[in-house]
Amino acid sequence: PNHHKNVPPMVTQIIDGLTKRRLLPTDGNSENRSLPTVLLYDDKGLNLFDRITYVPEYYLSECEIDVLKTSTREIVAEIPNDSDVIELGCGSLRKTQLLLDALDQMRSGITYYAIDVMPMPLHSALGTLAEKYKNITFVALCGTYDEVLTHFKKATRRKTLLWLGSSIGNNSRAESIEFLSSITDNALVANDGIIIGMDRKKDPDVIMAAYHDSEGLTNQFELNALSHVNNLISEYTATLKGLIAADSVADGIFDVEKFCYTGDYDEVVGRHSAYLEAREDTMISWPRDLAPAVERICGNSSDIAIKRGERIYVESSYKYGKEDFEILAQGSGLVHSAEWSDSRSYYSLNLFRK
Ligand code: AVJ
Repeated sequence: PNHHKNVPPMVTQIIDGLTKRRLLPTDGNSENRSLPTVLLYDDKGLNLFDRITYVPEYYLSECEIDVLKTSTREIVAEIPNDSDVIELGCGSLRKTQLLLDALDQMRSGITYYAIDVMPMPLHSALGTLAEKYKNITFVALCGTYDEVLTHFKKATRRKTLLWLGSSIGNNSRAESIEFLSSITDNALVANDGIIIGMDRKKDPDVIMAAYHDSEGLTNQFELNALSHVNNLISEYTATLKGLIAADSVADGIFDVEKFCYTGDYDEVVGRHSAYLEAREDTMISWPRDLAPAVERICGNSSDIAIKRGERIYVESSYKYGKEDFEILAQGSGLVHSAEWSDSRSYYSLNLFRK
């Protein structure tokens, strides 16, 4: 049978990342197996991340809310009447509402677009907002940013994009430039703006604490990527057998117990990296039904021996300094035109204009 031709993209990426070692974006010489960062965000991961945003050590969310509160007027001053506000990622309504409160009172003719890949949370969230803010028109757009943003190319109204939550931090500097360049070229016209929430470079101890909280939520959050892999793999092999996922007997490929979360901060680059580290020697064994796919992707389907101490890379969290704002702006065809930060300058919202 040739069913292995239809391996889902995520399963392909998992196999690829685990069978090949790669250099990290800007690292010296450490080559690591890796897992796609998006694996952190299944239902359990989303829930864990939401809880992380409330732990004291994870200052990012608290700071962003602080900036939105203290700089509301200045931010709104950059958003004209009769314009479009477009949020990338449905985000946390906790934050968005701070801005919407002000826009509702101080502006007229605002249309707020929320773009997300997941349809459900989007619609339920916007329903509530439309009730609350009578002066704002709400539109939910479902799809990838690339798919959706091109629809704004021909729009005649002024627009301001919002990209909050330090989501940009998960991209390497080169990936961020690539992403913003494509937005600049495909969705913005002269004078349109994009407001980006960015974590500032700071005392490494503060950053390390944020990613190693004392409640152990970050630990659970990162390790959950392995359980997510196990679920995806067993779901996929179940469909190959013609079973529904619930009947799946396979347990996946990772012995999750054998791993722990480790992270480190590179002060020069300004990047926290998260890894899943083997606590003892362990094997990644491919289910028999997956073997053809593994073979096609990496040439052979033999089990992988992971030595104690080997680290599988899963996430980068990039931090920004003044010079990085400029490099990002210039590389993306934008101008860095304002920065609003909290009292400690831990975190800032940055306005870039085309
Ligand atoms: C959601 C990408 C901003 O990198 O700080 C939190 C995710 N990872 N704790 C971040 C995360 C570990 C978070 N972002």
